[in-house]
Amino acid sequence: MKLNRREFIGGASMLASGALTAAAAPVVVAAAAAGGAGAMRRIATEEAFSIPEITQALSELGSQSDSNNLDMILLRTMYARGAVRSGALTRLNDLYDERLRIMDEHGVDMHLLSLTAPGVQMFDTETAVSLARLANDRLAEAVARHPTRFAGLASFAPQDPARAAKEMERARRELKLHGFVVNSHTNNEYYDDPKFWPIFEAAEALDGAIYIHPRAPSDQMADPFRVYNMQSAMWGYGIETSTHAMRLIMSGLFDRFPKLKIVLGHMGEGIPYWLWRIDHMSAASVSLGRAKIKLKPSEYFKRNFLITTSGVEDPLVLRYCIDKLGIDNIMWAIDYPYQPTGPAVKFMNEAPVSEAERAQLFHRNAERVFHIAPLGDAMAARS
Ligand code: 1DF
Ligand code: MN
Repeated sequence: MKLNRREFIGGASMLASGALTAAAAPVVVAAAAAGGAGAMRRIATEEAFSIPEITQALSELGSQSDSNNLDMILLRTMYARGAVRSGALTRLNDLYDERLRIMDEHGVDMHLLSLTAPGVQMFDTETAVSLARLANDRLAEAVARHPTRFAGLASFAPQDPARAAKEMERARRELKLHGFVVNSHTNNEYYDDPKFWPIFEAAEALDGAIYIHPRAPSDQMADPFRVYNMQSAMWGYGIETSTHAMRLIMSGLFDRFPKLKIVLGHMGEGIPYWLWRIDHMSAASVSLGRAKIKLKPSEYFKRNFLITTSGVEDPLVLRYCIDKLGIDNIMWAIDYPYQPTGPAVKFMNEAPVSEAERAQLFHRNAERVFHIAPLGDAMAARS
């Protein structure tokens, strides 16, 4: 007898919550020990990769600069000297070996891959345009080789918004990639500037969500973050990225592009926590004419944004975000290779949510937002 997926999953979680009787439990344990086959589909949505051409170019860039902006420090250490976290570099450039093995080991069905931060955004325009194309080609190749294991977010070069829009179109229409990624500012510029509108126009028209991934604070923001390594993912990444997202909201971007979808990692980079106060205090900005927006900031956040759980394994924060934003707006992520896979899987396996909610977090929302074929369809297409 084949165990029905839904029954199996329900049984496993009831076991976790202690709801099953002792007599019924061994059957479920045996099924769980059998591994990934019967388990709930797990799509991880902030999974980094790179390609040797880009790690090489970043390494050269790092060796030419003495900037004390953390992104440049990263290029000098991780890339140029290979001294710090060189293991991460190997893992970034590996798509088919250790990555798949770690995914299998922990029951991760799919990585939604994105070119690791800072992407192509620190290169000169021509280099950025051509390396984004190359990364997207290589990404499409990985998805073609393993369509049930990989999906991909396309990169583009914000340095040239018109050509960025062209590459976005190629990535969705020809390469069939699943959305887009960008790592906050480019050359210290934020995308509320109307010169970046072609990028958002393309994303909306192509129905491709843009994942705004962090990078270190821009030069004009970085000073108070330079002590205690605070430019890092500990604090600076989130402040940089949430500030960027707030600029997009307050600029009225989502009145111009009402169907645009933006994804933020790290449980929304702190914005969910602030929403009440942002609504309350932005009323003054609007009435003073300093910002022109039709809706409350929280209304855009719920309509135009999704968040992922990358790097925040706190069930209280998850519960709050579900209650505040709605279960449709949250997706699971690991942040491979920067975060270990096991604890991220365990966090979502055991999160105190209903099984219907867990399915949305683990795969349904990602399937919807990133145009990933549901499992039944993917299997049918392969046979
Ligand atoms: C780090 C963290 C690096 C994240 C990342 O890409 C990254 C880190 C360079 O801690 O060095 O994506 N993160 O998303 O938290
Ligand atoms: Mn990340």
